Amino acid sequence: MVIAYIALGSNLNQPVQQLNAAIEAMAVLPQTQVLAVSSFYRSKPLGPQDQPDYVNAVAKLQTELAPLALLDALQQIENQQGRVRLRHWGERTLDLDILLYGQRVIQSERLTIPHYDMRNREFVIIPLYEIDSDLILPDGVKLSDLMKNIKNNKMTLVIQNK
Ligand code: PH2
Ligand code: MG
Ligand code: MG
Repeated sequence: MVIAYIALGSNLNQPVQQLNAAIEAMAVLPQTQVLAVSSFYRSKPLGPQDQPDYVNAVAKLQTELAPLALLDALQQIENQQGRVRLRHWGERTLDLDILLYGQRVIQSERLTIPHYDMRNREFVIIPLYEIDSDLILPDGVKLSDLMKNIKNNKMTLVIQNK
């Protein structure tokens, strides 16, 4: 059993519903349970600015799926929900990124874990901190220290979880 954290993002075709559908789909994956879901946040696009705002969240999973099996399953959910990706860092119906997979460090053609840019993204760090404020990354960096570097959080709450 491994704890994995998944970043969810959408800015097309009713983003809140995209995220809710993705959470339901993750909950019925084999050998996997959804242990927690953060609030949903509206964030300004990173990348091209001529695209809609995103809705972002983070989910905490417990899984027996191996990293690539989990990636395959998440990509299948993206595709099931009619994934459209028009350009790099551009608008998309659903993006599911593996942020962390236990304490594993993976650098392969298909997977980079921890997610290469997670520490710089407020729409990842803030919801992750909401779920597990005492998390420590595989290189020993504390999530609480990453939180301190996020000065002006420009996000707004869409749905508050508890
Ligand atoms: N994802 C991207 C590119 N830009 N911007 C926000 N605010 N949220 C995202 O999830 C996001 C983005 C590519 O994955
Ligand atoms: Mg992404
Ligand atoms: Mg992705």
